[in-house]
Amino acid sequence: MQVIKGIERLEWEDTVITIGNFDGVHIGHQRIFDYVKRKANQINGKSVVVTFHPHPIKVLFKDHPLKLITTTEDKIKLIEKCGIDITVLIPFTYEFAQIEAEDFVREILLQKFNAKWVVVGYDYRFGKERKGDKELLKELGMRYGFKVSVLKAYKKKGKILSSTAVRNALIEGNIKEANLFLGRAYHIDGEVVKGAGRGSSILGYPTANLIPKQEIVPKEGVYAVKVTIPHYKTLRGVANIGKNPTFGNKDLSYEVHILDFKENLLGKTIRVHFISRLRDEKKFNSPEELKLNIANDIERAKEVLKRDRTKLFLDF
Ligand code: RBF
Ligand code: MG
Repeated sequence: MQVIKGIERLEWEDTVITIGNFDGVHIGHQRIFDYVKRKANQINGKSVVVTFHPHPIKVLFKDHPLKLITTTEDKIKLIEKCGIDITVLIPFTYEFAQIEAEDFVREILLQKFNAKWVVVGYDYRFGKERKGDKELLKELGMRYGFKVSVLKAYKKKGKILSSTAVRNALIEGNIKEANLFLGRAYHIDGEVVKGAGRGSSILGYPTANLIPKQEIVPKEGVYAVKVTIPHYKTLRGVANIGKNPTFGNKDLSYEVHILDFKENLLGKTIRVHFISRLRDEKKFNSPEELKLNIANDIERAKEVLKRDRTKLFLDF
């Protein structure tokens, strides 16, 4: 896949284009990309995804609490996995946001990217003050001679798929649902940093403590996970996101105990794939009691992971 940063490129073949933020690259997005690929094949053109960095909301509303599901780096790799020919990453600035919807279509999609077909989700809006919508696109399509497809909402388990639905599932700790919507396991990547050291000394369950790169982290609690160590392999694990109340901590920590693994990972970046939520984090009366519970977590995680077939995203 070609990745073009910015809007300059000299030669464009005929293209079928979709525009959006595509945070999470969930199965609704994947379905749009499949459609774009089919149409591109039909017209012998290229499939193109136009997306933005940073996320427009972060530029236009500086204090907005929006937390993203995927990093831009992962988003591009996930789009590539869908088989798209070209991703255009437009640097989103305040100036860019001033472009009227109609000008965006004419000057960028048509004149620059040679769009013959534009595909959007049913609720997509674009251009200055979000004035561009599916009706305007259809009108412009008639005027300038390009095709427009508006894809219907995609439902799973009676819920409309959206990035917001994925975010909410993660924040509620509903990993099963988030994974169902994503079509893969939600993951976080993080560099392994020094923790309190209690894991190995007091509990006998050493943990790798992470600083997550992703903005969204699932709700506090204990999870059955799979852990990918780059250039090595993917192993089973149990993760804890929380404040370790048994030890009276205050700071949130993200840690994972990896099964069948003894090496030191300090300074390495690892990927944790969330498979299932096992329980809330609790304040136990003693480290011994916590230790017994972790042993139980591990047994349950082994059971869950044995049966699990959730797809993993392994491209680093
Ligand atoms: N700490 C708690 O205070 N309460 C818990 O319920 C708890 N559950 C955990 C479950 C697992 C699977 C793991 C790996 C850790 C858990 N911890 C919990 C965190 C533990 O206190 C921490 O790993 C050590 O204090 C070392 O930082
Ligand atoms: Mg640790």
